[in-house]
Amino acid sequence: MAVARPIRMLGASCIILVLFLIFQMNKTPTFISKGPYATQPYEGITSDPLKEPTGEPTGHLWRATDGDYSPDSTDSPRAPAALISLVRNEELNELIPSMRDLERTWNSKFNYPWIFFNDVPFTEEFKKRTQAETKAKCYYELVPKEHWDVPEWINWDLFKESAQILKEKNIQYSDKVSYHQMCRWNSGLFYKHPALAKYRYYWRVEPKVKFFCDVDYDIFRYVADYNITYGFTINLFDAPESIPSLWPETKKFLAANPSYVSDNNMMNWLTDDQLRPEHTEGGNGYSTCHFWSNFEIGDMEFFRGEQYSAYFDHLDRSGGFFYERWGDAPVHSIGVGLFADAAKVHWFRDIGYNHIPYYNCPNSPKCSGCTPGKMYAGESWLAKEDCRPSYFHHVGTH
Ligand SMILES: Nc1nc2c(ncn2[C@@H]2O[C@H](COP(=O)(O)OP(=O)(O)OP(=O)(O)O)[C@@H](O)[C@H]2O)c(=O)[nH]1
Ligand SMILES: [Mg+2]
Repeated sequence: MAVARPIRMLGASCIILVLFLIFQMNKTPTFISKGPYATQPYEGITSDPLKEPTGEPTGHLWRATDGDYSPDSTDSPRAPAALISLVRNEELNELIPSMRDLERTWNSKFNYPWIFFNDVPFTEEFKKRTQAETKAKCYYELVPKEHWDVPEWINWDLFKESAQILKEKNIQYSDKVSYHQMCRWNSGLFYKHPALAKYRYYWRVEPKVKFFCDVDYDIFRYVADYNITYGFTINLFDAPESIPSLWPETKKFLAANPSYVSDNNMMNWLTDDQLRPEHTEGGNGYSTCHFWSNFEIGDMEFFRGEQYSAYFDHLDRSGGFFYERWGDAPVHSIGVGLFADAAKVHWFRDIGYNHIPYYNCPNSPKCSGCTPGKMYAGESWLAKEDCRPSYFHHVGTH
């Protein structure tokens, strides 16, 4: 039967339109361009910048003697900030030395409050022993059920099946539901906790981490005064198998919201395909290089803002926190890399830090207990997980 010409034309137009839309959804948005440096080959860092003498950042710094930093002072120069830690009761013995390190090297001078979060109530022993480590006030908070529970749109059968597949690929903790819940909470929910409403800046602390260097200025005040969005110590590659659809989902989000991307974004770093091309391939366009988020100092106004909130909601709805094992480190890093101003991201090179097995160890008389410029402890293959060369190349060492 012959079909009238206008109907044929209409049909053809519809097909072309659908194909065009599919193409638009999948193509790399035009602003994902390679910058001037990305076309030049680089081979990593020949000498670790941490071997060079490292001092304090330049600019005005607030010292403990510049104001009343006593814990209860209502007139202190402190920024609206807190040390925060999601932790289990069972990790108390591992948390205490980390708290002790940070108090000794920094917080005993500035007395910022500690806020502990848990999905179950803290024990009296936990409260007593942590409060005994600091003059500053400690708070103990329960994560609201609606922030911790697995969302109702997650299909359990699909979760179990996917977890099994990831387990066979040696993705650590992939079949542990609480690990997925923790990553999701850290990615997009911690800053919505009512106990943090009055604070703008946070410093995340985990049990078992170490701090090696005396820091004699008010870090939060520095972050506030210089309008820093995000601060990190270590840059690492992730396992591409844990996040195969994270970048494709990100591209879908960007195609629908191109105006959200910062003018001074870090796209070249996120999409670097020179340092470890097979990782960028496995990450479907994302190099997997991320800020190692067990240490982070950040501005919650950024995370609470329209761009990052919409991005997290998009990712959350896609189910990847459960069907894959998206960590809060790559999610925060992509969010910061896309929506923040690269000039407002700061490498805290002067904070000596360790979470097994990696280090940020500066060369400074203020540090002890780590080796300057030694990035890892253990097998030599750990060295290839270091992606700081890509960050320094594309973004810088500020
Ligand atoms: N309250 C609570 N805290 C958790 C839970 N799972 C993880 N955490 C905390 O979340 C942070 C990250 O968890 P880790 O188990 O250290 O994850 P990771 O750093 O990827 O793994 P490791 O290399 O083993 O340290 C730590 O501060 C934990 O104490 C949980 O189910 N409940
Ligand atoms: Mg840990």
